[in-house]
Amino acid sequence: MATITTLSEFIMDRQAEFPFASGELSRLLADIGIASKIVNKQVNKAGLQDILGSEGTENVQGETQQKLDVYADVAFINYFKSGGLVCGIGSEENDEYLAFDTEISKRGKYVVLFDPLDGSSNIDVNVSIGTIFSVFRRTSSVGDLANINDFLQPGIDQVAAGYVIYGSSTMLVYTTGHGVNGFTLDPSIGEFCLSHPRMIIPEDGKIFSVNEGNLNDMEESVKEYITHCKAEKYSARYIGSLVSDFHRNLIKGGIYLYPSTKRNPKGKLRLLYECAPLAFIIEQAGGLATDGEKRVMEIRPEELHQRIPFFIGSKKMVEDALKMRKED
Ligand code: P6P
Repeated sequence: MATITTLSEFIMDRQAEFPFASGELSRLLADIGIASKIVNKQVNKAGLQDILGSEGTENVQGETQQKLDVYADVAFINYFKSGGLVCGIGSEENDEYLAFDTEISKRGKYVVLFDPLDGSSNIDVNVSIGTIFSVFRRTSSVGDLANINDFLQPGIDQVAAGYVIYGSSTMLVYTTGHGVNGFTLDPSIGEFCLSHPRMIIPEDGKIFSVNEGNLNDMEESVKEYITHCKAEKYSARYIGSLVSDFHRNLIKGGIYLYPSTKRNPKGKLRLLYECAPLAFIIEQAGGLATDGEKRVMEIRPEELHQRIPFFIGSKKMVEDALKMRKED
């Protein structure tokens, strides 16, 4: 019988890659794995108990918060707060960042930004959803309260990034700058097991993911690129759940585009807890991520919920899209 490698074993085996972290980053990643299992339990039975539907509140994005959004947000915050490694968090579901104020938390060396349940409008219709996370070392002094500058760091300074996809199976995919590895949850043993070692995105692809309902609001160069995809007879695949579209394109090759539109002139997706973590992953897997002008990983955030136009996926496809922008 093939031996399985659990997420915890994998992280410990690679401890040597982070001499400075003295096991802290490893524990933080393991904590994220545990919190994901807690969220997964609820996601998998969302239809069986009164956890569907909206909480009746709105998040900072003006999006109605689904109960599961709030549940996932609280689950991750509680785990980070109690672990003693994280001094603060930024979340899509919270207007402001949270600086944890216990003595142990103030000594935490990391901050985490996350979208607890991306694509949550799909919860009630049983479409895959996901959690996206990004980890930075704090820039403020250990022992102080976290401050906004701890969070407004460019993607190149991330120490870890990843996502969990709650789909036909539940997977956790992450990078710490040493390649991308995917782990599938084995419910029979309650462990994430290494299933996709050293993930690499195909250099080219035949899948494009974009909401064509916004086509008339898009820049000419983006319209041209979409026309090019159709002329090449690529497949249009758009789930309305970023993590799901991203994960499929990572495995099969493809491009995901959320350009600026009239309704979202700066783009819809958030730099800190959607675009930058996925950009870290895609670059580690050999792909590209840009806002149409700059490498996403080099954008210095100016505010917590900053939005950017987002083009991410196979190297050649993103280069083709950029070429059309430049020719425009
Ligand atoms: P639209 C979900 O709200 C999300 O942030 C991503 O998961 C998804 O790709 C996108 O927005 C869908 O946006 O405007 O096409 O419905």
